[in-house]
Amino acid sequence: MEKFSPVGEREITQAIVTEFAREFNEMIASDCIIVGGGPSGLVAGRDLARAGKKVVIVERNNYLGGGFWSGGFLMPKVTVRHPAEKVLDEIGVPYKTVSRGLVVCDAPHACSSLISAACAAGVKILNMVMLEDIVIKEGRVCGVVINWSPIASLPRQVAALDPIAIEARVIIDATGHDATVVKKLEQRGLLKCKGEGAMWIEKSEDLIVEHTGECYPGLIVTGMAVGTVWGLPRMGPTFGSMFLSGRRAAEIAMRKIEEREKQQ
Ligand code: 48F
Repeated sequence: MEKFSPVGEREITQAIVTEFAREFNEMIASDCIIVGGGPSGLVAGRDLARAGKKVVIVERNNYLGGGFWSGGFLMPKVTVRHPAEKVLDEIGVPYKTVSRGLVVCDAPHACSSLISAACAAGVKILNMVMLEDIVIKEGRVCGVVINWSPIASLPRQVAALDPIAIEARVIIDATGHDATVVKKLEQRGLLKCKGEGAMWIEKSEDLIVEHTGECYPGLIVTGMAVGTVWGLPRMGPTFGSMFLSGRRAAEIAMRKIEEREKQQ
């Protein structure tokens, strides 16, 4: 049997600390910070990274994928309506056409492939990290204030632990139904969320993609967060609009990043 290389504790610890510090240093200023690593954030991140942009996803869990691991009612089958199955084709996920314009695939296969595609494109991930606040300068969102997510469960007297901030040319709120980045603007009276509407699958997906965009200078909203901001109907257990909203967010972000590059 081949023996493992004779590497000890010190080298292992050094490898972790050095690599993390090097990469984290690179994340302090990027083209785009995406808060939330669900399907919309992953598609947006992949598209931007493929176009050569420096992208960081901030995710409060220790895994990416958000609500994409299970299709609905805890059953791991994901439905996607036409034309969004093209994203499944791009990332090599097999699916079955169940009726005209509707496909179904395995959630773990689709979710793990999308995560892998985003990482392979060059997206950098800060996981176990939560958004605590935003940075606003001269009427524009230009960064996020972050902290380790486990501190949220510490008692208040222990958890007065200062966060840090990282900056980017554009920020994307991909935090799903909670729209946590946008809510930071709402808390300050800078924007009013209409709150998510009731389910109406035939209408919701087109509306989510149509309303994807910049909701405040420097902040783009994508995925289910769009429904919360604009009061759009939820679409329940179907994911096509998460893909195409993420794609639209990336297209808009690309233009904004280029505008900022010229201004700075
Ligand atoms: O909820 P999520 O999957 O958002 P999405 O991309 O997709 C929605 C669908 O999964 C589903 C649906 C459509 O059929 O209705 O719900 O819009 O992913 C959101 C991610 O954001 C993270 C959260 O852990 C999840 O992975 N997140 C939320 N708040 C924070 C956050 C925060 N404050 N800091 C960091 N991450």
